[in-house]
Amino acid sequence: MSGGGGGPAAGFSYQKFVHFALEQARLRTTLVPHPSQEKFKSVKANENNTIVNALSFNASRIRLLRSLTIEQKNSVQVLDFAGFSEPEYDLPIFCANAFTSPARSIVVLDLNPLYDTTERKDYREKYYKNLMHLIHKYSELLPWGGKITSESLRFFSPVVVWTIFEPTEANHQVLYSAFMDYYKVWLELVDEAVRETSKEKIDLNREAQHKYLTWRAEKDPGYPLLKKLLGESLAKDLVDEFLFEGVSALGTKSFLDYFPEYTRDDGTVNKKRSMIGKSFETRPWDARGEFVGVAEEG
Ligand code: BLA
Repeated sequence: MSGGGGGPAAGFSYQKFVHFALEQARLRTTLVPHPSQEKFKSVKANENNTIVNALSFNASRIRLLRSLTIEQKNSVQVLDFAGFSEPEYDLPIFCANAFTSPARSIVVLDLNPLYDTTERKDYREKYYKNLMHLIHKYSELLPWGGKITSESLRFFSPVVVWTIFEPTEANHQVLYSAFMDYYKVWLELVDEAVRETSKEKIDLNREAQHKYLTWRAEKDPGYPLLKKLLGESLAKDLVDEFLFEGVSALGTKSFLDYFPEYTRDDGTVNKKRSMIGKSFETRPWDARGEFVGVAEEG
């Protein structure tokens, strides 16, 4: 599609997303380098044309704010930006993931819910009822990316931007605009959050975050590319100690404790990403954020 020397994505970089996010955070709070930054900030890929950038911080109410970008000149561009609150808050997780090749960009932008918004109507009302304008604004320009595994869908909110588009300048401008809107909303939620005092509720928040970290550390679609670029051992450290830091410290349950359907006969974890398969050809939430999806076969 791009024919080598600079396709539609040429010259495009996710650095400005990261700059914006850190600048906005610094307008509101003090970012303190996270201990994980030291080990990973100068991580190098084993291909010369690839630049990896890793930054991580904590701040008041924010347990971990971290960013990973991977840039290959005129080729692959990756953004993985996330923010996790301290367990004293039940705040959604800020999640901006984009994988851009000369052929297409695969994007997930969301305030991932800590609790399932279909089962927990109270949680949906608390955080998403007033945010539906976000998806009304972007669902036409960043349309639903097509069938998605039910496993991923469980971690998405009614305002998720799940999309695949041609990596043109115009599309990336829309994505940047959406990123800014979603991120500013998340920072506002952080500012307004009320500290939980009940130990039981804090424990539940911590476990919900741990379950999310455990899922992503095991099944993230970016993992194979990280292994290729960094080697198996460094990729694993990056995933466990940087991207999904907390996976070893926030809880003691294992992947199979949370997701027993992945247990193989010999007791190991099934390598498949999805046991249920892909479904949901169209956005499975209505305009009010109510789940209306019907899983089809295949
Ligand atoms: C593909 N990445 C995908 C897809 C999703 C996501 C939904 C489509 C494939 C699928 O249906 O599974 C992202 N999935 C997510 C996110 C969550 C989730 C964010 O469940 C959160 C709960 N993507 C990255 C990074 C890399 C990356 C950092 O975010 C590389 C380092 C690569 N993503 C990547 C690639 C594909 C992909 C190569 C296409 C190949 C594939 O589908 O395996």
